[in-house]
Amino acid sequence: MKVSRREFISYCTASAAAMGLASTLGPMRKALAAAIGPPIIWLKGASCTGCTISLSNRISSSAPVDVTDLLINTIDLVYHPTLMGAAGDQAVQVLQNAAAGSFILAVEGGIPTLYGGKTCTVYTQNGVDVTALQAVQQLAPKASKILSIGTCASFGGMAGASPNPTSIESVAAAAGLSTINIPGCPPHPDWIVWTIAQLLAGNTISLDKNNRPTSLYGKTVHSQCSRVNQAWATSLSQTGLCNGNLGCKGRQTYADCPTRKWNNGTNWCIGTISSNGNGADSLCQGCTESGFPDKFAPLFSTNGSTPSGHQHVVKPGCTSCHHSGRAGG
Ligand code: FSX
Repeated sequence: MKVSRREFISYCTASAAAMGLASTLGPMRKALAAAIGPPIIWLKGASCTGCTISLSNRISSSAPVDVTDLLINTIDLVYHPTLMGAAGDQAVQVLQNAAAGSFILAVEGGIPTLYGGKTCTVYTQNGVDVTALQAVQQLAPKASKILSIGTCASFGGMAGASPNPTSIESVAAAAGLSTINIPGCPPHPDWIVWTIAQLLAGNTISLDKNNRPTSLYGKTVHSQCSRVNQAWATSLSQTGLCNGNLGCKGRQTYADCPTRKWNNGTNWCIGTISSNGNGADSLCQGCTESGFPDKFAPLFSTNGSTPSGHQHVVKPGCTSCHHSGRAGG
C-alpha cells in the first residue's frame, strides 16, 4: 500500500496526540480544555478492544474527519489505555488530575465482579492494583456523564456471554448508576463521535428504554433494510433476498446500519456483495441489543423455517406480512 507524504504526516500527528502529550503539557492542555470542553477519561474493562479499533477507523466528510482531527480538535482525551503513549504513574496522575475536576467517563468493555473484580486490573496506583470494578465505582459517581461504549459496557455483551465465569456486568450495573449506552459489537465510530459531540455541545440526548440515543438507535434494522420488500431467502447464496428465515435479527435490532453503513459508508452486514467486493451478504446478528449474543443464538439458521407469525411466501415482489414494510413485523 502506498502512503502519501500527507497521509504519513497526518498519521504521525495522530500518534503524537494519542501519546498523551497534550495531557502532560500543562498550559497547552488547559487551553485545549477551555476550547473543547471537559476532559474524557476512557477506561477499558473486559473486551476485545474492537470499540477503540472501530473509533480509530473513523473517516468522515464532516469534522472530525478522522481520528487525528478527533484527538486534536474535538476532544480532550486525557486517558486512554490503548491510544495514549504515557504509562505508569505519569498516566495515572493525569487521570487523577482530570478526575479532580469536571470530566466525562467513557468505559469500553464489561466489568468483572467475581473475585472482587481482580480478574481485570486497569492500573496501579501507589503500588496497589486497581480493578476495573474499583475504577468504575470510584470515578463514575464523580463524572458529569458516563458513556458505556460498546455492547459489553452497555449490557455485558460478548464479554459477559454464558457461562460468564467472572460475572461480568454492564457499567451501569457495576456502578449502580445510569449510563448513556452506545452499543454495537463494535459500535460504529460515528455513533461514538456523535454522542460525545452532543455532550460537548451541551445538548440533551433523547434516549430509548435501553438508554441508547434514539437518533442512532430509533428504528429497527429491518425497517430500513433494502431487502425489506424482497422474498424470503432459503439460502445465503440467494443474494438480495430477505434473510429473515436464516437467522437475521434485523426485526429485533435497533440501529441505523442500513442507511449509515460501515467502513466509510462502503458496506454493512446485510449489504449485497457487488462486483467490487463490497458487502458481506450476511445477516444482522443483533449486536446492538441487550442480551446479545446469548439471546440471539444460534446466529445462523439453515432450517429455512418461517419466522413466527409469518406465512412463508417465496415469490418476487411479495407484499404479504413483513414484506409490506411493517416495522418489527
Ligand atoms: Fe465488546 Fe469492545 Fe464487541 Fe469487542 O472493546 S462490544 S467484544 S467488538 O469491542 O467491548
